[in-house]
Amino acid sequence: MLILGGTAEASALARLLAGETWVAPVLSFAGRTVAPVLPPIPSRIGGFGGAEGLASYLRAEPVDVLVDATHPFAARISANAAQAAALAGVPRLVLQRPPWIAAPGDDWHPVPTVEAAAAALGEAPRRVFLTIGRQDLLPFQAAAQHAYLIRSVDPPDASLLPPDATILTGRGPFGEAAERALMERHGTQVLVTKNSGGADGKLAAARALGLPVIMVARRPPPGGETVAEAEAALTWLRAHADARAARGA
Ligand code: 3Y8
Ligand code: NAP
Repeated sequence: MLILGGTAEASALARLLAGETWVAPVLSFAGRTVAPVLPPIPSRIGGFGGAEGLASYLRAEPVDVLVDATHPFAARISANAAQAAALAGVPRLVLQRPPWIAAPGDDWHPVPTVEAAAAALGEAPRRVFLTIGRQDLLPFQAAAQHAYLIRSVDPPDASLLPPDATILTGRGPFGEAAERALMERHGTQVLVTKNSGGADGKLAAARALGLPVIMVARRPPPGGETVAEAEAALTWLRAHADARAARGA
């Protein structure tokens, strides 16, 4: 089994599968971070070379079932996984958590893209907590009047940064109390985040502080059989393995 990971759900599924003898899972990372947290099952790091490369990998191993447990904003790998699974005739399960929904007391400003988020900050200079990582920073260089607190896993290249940027490195998820203390310490006036779903400490902190949140909407989900938690994925995978055994496949 191949799990395309890089999320808390993928790591949770890996922990559930560790030690199981009915399956031989491998957890795959893109190699985006310098030192990913490795799971208690075999893992691999690096791209496959597009959908074709992934299809070849599925055929060569061979892989009997593919789990796409990548992040809701990792659009390219999910498209490649759907195409490669079809090309190689391998069943695919999507493990993706639901998006956050605004709760009473939230002051959300939904935007379709990261570029629209930069524009939504408006003209007047503001103190912005930017929690979208380091791959999408360029649009904020054009909104140079703001004071940015930027969080990413590894430090971003200086060439990507807007002029007034304070860098914070860390690997989430982050708790509400720590997020609230951080926002108060930096005098945050607005939070910018992708609608990643999952741990929402920063949203709860913004709500408690009465701060506006610029929320970047998700793209459409990958489609196909989809579950939202690692335990549901395990149930699906066991049923799939039992059905294969019954067929003598
Ligand atoms: C390399 C694996 C676990 C996994 C932890 C989850 C939770 C923390 C929330 C903030 C938001 C952000 C970012 C974030 C979250 C979890 C989860 C999640 C957001 C790791 C990981 C890899 C990555 C890649 C990295 C991106 C970046 C995005 C930071 C590991 C820690 C901002 C997305 O420096 C870079 O180039 C980083 C790039 C893609 C988005 C970006 O554009 O910068 N994730 N994140 C995976 C790989 O190589 O395949 O290093 O251990 C995984 C996690 N990131 O086991 O608990 O489940 O989502 N990751 C966002 O949601 O906006 C941080 O700071 O509040
Ligand atoms: P992406 O844009 O969808 O994919 C870009 C390329 O990276 C893919 O075409 C593939 O390269 C490679 N790739 C991506 N995920 C991979 C994986 N799990 N295993 C092997 N190769 C992978 O991806 P991204 O948005 O940069 O995200 C990269 C990783 O970070 C993913 O694992 C994702 O789950 C994780 N992550 C992303 C975000 C986010 O905000 N985007 C947030 C949290 C975690 P080839 O074409 O060469 O195969």
